[in-house]
Amino acid sequence: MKCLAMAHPNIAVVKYWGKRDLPLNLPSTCSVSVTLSGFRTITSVHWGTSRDRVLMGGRPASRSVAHRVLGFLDLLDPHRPPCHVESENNFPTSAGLASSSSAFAALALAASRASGRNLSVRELSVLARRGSGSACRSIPGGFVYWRKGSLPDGSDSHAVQIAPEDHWDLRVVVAVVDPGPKSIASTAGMLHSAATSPCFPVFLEKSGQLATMAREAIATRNHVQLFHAMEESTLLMQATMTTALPPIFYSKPASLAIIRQVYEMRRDGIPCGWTMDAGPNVKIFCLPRVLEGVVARIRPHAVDVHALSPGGAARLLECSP
Ligand code: 2P0
Repeated sequence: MKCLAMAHPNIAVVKYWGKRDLPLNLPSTCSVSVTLSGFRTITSVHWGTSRDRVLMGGRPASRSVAHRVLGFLDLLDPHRPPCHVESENNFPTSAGLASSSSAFAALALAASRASGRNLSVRELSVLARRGSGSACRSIPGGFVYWRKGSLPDGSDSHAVQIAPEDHWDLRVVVAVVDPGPKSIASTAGMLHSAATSPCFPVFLEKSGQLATMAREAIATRNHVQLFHAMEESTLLMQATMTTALPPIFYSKPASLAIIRQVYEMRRDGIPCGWTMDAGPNVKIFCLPRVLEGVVARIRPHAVDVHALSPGGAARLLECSP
């Protein structure tokens, strides 16, 4: 069977940074995210071919990527037949734009169906999480909460929708400062921060409170409260990075120039807030009525700017025998 699936990446408002179980990708904290339209991954899985093959953007994947993708298929069935996997993104990969979230969400959906399984949203989210933690949040659409869970097998650590994508008309401006691959992969960055930063316990302690604050802000469409929770979570995550030994610096001078612009815009009465992930690119959340002004003030500092909106759930596009 061959199946094709699509998923959008998600951007965390309250961050996942640290694991309580490495092989199962079980997080140390709960997190909150927005699934984005505009950016997407499309993946096909042909289950039962003559040999394993993995293509990314039309080219054979690197050995390490192929190993990770094929290892993920083994989770569905350790005695599986050879498979072909083809995946394509319409946005830069490995640049802190959450490409692994859409990649493993699309792969989980395409592979589970191609192997003959019809998983629930919860089961799909648990499966996607095994590929990359943040991918569990790209299974539902809109505004999403990833329960940390407490069971050792991870079956209660999955994402749930807080509100659908049309609940709140927000805009997310992605300011690309550097489209190249990030200097340190997020898994390595979070493990290193957790192991060596004296700020990591503070990040853990505050995360639960910030997740509650963000969920409440989303439910009541309170942008001031959402931006507050998002910026505090981002700053605490960055504090764990910059106080790790040796420190991790994902920001570039242009990233900081954009963050300064956000505070200036707020002083000028423009409702917007910023966040960053494991890379130098900055995401600015704002209300639709100020989008044009925000883009105009960010553009001089960025090599590329994308204006996105909340997007839908991962979706199956087609299956054929
Ligand atoms: C997040 N990030 O909540 C955080 C904020 C990056 C910074 O989730 O190790 O690629 O595969 O579970 O999902 C990026 O981490 O990490 C991430 P793994 P993943 O969006």
